[in-house]
Amino acid sequence: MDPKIYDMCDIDIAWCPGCGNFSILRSLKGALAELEIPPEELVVVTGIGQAAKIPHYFKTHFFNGLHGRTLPPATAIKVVNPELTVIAESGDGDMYGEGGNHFLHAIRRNPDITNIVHNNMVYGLTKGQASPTSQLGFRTPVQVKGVFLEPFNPLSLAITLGAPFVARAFAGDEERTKDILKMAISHKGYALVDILQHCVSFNKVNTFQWFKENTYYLDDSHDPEDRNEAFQASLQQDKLPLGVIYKCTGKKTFEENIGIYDQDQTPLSLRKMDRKDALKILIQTKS
Ligand SMILES: Cc1ncc(C[n+]2csc(CCOP(=O)(O)OP(=O)(O)O)c2C)c(N)n1
Ligand code: SF4
Ligand SMILES: [Mg+2]
Repeated sequence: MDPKIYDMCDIDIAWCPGCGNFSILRSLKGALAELEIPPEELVVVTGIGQAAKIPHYFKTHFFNGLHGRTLPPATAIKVVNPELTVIAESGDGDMYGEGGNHFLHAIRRNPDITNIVHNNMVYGLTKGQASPTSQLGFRTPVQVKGVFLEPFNPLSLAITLGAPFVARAFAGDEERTKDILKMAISHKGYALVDILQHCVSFNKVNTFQWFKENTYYLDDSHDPEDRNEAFQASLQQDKLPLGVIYKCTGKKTFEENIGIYDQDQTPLSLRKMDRKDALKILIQTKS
């Protein structure tokens, strides 16, 4: 499939020239095209922020909701439309800060969705305050003496909570990011891809060059199916490892655990049920 199938005509893109979000958009379109997922079988759910604007810029169904509230609607959309590919995508602030509680519990639920985070280590849209992943000492007009909180580590937390697929990518490497996204989207169950993304306007520390110099790709000596090894890799801070950090297969998804498709494969969204019947079933289940 040609990635052009996702192109929209005459759109005004509000991202700054040189922003890493452009590369992530190209990698995502490439991954979806190579996986032969047409726009009508895709839903992208986002919150608020620069990253969260992504579905405005390519052809897809999308739901652009509240700040920090990306994962609950994404989980619900997948439950009622299991035949669709569902991507929950947002920035580091949206996903790990305002949406942090949902991040924890979505991982525990394990819906079959892909969670893509544009991690620029800053609040871009609101003009440069610290985010949960801002590095120690990062100065902003609000954090005038520099950030003194340890940065949030989404990868080690996701592994601890039992996420079956955890990866890190770098927006500056479109080809490898595309490959990582393909693996994540194909993986059954919750898949996290934290993408290091340069923000040219509000993060002058963690620049494109900084990410190049402070990351490396895991090689074949890393066994992503060894959870202890993966956890150790996720903790590395001197140089940040890129690639698939952890993966496991066979974990039951949220959709499977709640059993709504055990007897009837019809998507919940297509089942006919009047409100009275639905209420009766609910009351019977409760009592
Ligand atoms: C509940 C709520 N709190 C705060 C805001 C203001 N706000 C909008 S976007 C944003 C931060 C976005 O940062 P991030 O998610 O990292 O996205 P980026 O712009 O960096 O891509 C904030 C604090 C809001 N819209 N709603
Ligand atoms: S402020 Fe930063 S994240 Fe937002 S569009 Fe500009 S460069 Fe990208
Ligand atoms: Mg951000």
